[in-house]
Amino acid sequence: MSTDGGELLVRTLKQADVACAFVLHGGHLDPIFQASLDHSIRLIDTRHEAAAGHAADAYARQTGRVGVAIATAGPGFTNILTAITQCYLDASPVLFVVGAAPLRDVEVWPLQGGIDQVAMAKPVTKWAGQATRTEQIPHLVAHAIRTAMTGRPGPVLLEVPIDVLFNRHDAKVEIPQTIQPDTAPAPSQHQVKQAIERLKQAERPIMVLGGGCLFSGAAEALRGFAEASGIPVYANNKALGILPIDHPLSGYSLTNLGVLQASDNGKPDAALLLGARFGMFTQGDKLLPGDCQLIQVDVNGAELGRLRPVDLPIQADCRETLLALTQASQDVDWPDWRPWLETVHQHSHWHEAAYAEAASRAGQGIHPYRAMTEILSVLDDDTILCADGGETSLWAELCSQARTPGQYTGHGYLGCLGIGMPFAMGSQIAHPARRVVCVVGDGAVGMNIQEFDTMVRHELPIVTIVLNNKAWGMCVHGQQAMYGGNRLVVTTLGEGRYDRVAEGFGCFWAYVEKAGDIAAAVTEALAAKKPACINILTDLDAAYGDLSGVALVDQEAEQTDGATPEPKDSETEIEMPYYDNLQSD
Ligand SMILES: Cc1ncc(C[n+]2csc(CCOP(=O)(O)OP(=O)(O)O)c2C)c(N)n1
Repeated sequence: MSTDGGELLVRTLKQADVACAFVLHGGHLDPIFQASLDHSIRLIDTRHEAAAGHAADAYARQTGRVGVAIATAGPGFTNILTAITQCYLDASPVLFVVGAAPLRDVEVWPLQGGIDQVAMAKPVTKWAGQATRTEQIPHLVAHAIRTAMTGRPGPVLLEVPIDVLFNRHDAKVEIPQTIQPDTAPAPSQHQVKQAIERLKQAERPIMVLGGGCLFSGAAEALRGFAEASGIPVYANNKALGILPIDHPLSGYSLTNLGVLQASDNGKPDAALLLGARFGMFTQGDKLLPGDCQLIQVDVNGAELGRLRPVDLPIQADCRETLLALTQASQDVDWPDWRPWLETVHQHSHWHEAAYAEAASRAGQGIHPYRAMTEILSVLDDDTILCADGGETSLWAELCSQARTPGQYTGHGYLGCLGIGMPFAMGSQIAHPARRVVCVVGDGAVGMNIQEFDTMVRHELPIVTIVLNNKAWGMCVHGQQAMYGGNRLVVTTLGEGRYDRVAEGFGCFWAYVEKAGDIAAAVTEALAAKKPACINILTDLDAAYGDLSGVALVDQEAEQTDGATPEPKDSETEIEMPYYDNLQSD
C-alpha cells in the first residue's frame, strides 16, 4: 500500500507524542490535514497564521512539549514569520511546517512561490530545511523535533513542497521510534560542590529563574533546593510562578529585585542564575551589582558569561542541576539567611501601597492598576493570565500572582503586540480544565481580534479583557515625555467597541465605565463559560511608573497652546525611548 507525504508526516508527529497542531488551511497542506483526521491529531484552525504560531508557542511553554504550527506556502509563511521570530528569541520549541510551490516550478513564479522560505527562516530558527523526497519526511520531522527540544530549545522549520507532500511512496518507510533522548545533561559533581561552597559563603544570596527553568520542568526540583538552602528566589517574566508567589522564599519578579536594589537595604552578593539569560530582563548586565558572585547554569554553553564574566559557569539542564544541588545539600549546614529574606519580603509588595492613591483618584476613566486589582479579585488561584499590550502588560505583570509555571504569560524579547489572544488559546488547549484570562491593550487587541472566532468555534471559554485608553498608551506617554502634549502623532485611537466585535463572533460581552462594575462583569463572563470580551474604559493619563497620581501633562492645555517643550538633550547626550541614551558623536 502506498502512503503520501502527509501520512508520513503525521505518523511521525504521533510517534513524537504530538496531540495537536495550530493551523490555517491552504491547499498545499491537505494531505497533512487528511492524515490528521485519520490519526486523531487535534487541529485548531486560527484566522491568521501569526495567531497559529503564537498559540503553538504558548502551548510549548505550558506543556514543555514541542508545539506544532502549520502554515501554507508564501503568505502563510510570511504571516507566521513573526511567531517564528518570537520563538527564536524566547527559546520556545515549536515545529513550523510550511507548504511550498512544487519543487519542479521553483524558478517559474508559480502561485505562492518565488521566495526562498528556508533562507528567510534560517536566521530565526535553530534549523530550517526542505524535504525534497517524500520518503525523507519522517527522518526530517524527527530531526526537526529533536533539534527544537534538545540543548537550548527553539523553533525549527520544515518546508514541504506540494509535490513532495502529495507524492505517494510505495516502499515501506520506517518511522523513527526514538525521536529525542529522555535525559538532559547534568552538572559534574565538582561543579555542584563548588556552587554550594560559593553560595554558603554569601551573606545575601539569591536565585534568578528564567525560561530555562520553565522548559526543563524544574518547579519541583527548584522548590526542593530552595527549601533545603533557604535562598530567596526571583524570576523573570517567563518563569513567574515556578516558585509560587506565596511561597515563603519567593521574592517574585525582577521588578521587585530592582526595587530592593534601589533601596539602601542591601544588594545580593551572590546569584545563582538558572536558565536566565542576561539581556532585556536583566537590564543588560546592570541588574545585578558588579561585585555579585555569579553562578550561571544554562544548557547552552555559549550563554555562560556572554554579557559579563561569570564566576562559576555550569553547562547543564536547570532541573538536573537543582536535583543535584538538593542531593548534595543533604549534609550541608546552610547559613541562616532569615534577616536577608525579611529584607527581600519588605520589597516584594511595594506596589500595593505605591499605587493605592493613584489608583483611587478620579480620572477620565478607570486607573489601570485599579482595573487589574478588581479583575484579579475575582479570579481563582488557578487562572492563567495572558497579558498583551504596552503598559497593559506591565500593569498585568505587576499585579500578577503566579503560583504555577506558565500561569502568567507576557511579552518576551521581541516585545510583540498581538500575542495575548493566541497565547490564551494555546494555554487553554494545554490546560482545558483551567480558566484563562487575557488582559490586552486596545491597540494590541486589534492585531488578532479575529481570533474571537477561533475561540468560539473551538469552544475555548477565554475571557479577554481590553484595557481601553483609546490610544497606543505607551507610545502616547513616550511622546508626551519627550516632545510634550502638543506633539502627539499617530498614537491615538478611536472609541473602539471591541466588545461588540466579539459579540459579532458569538461571544459574551460587557462594556464597563466604572471601577465598581469590573468584578461583577468578570464574574459574569466567567460564569457564561464561553468566549467573552470585556471592554473597560481606562484613564490614558495614568502612565505606568507615574506614582504621583497626577497626570504627566495636561493634555488638553498643551494640545492647544502650541508651546514646544524645552529640548531635554544636553550637548552630548541624546534622549532615546526604551534604551540607554545616545552619546552624540
Ligand atoms: C507588533 C508591534 N507593533 C508595534 C509595536 C510598538 N508598540 C509598543 S507599545 C505600543 C502601544 C501599545 O498600546 P496598547 O496595546 O493600547 O497598550 P497600552 O500601552 O495602551 O497599555 C506600540 C504600538 C510593538 N511593540 N509591536
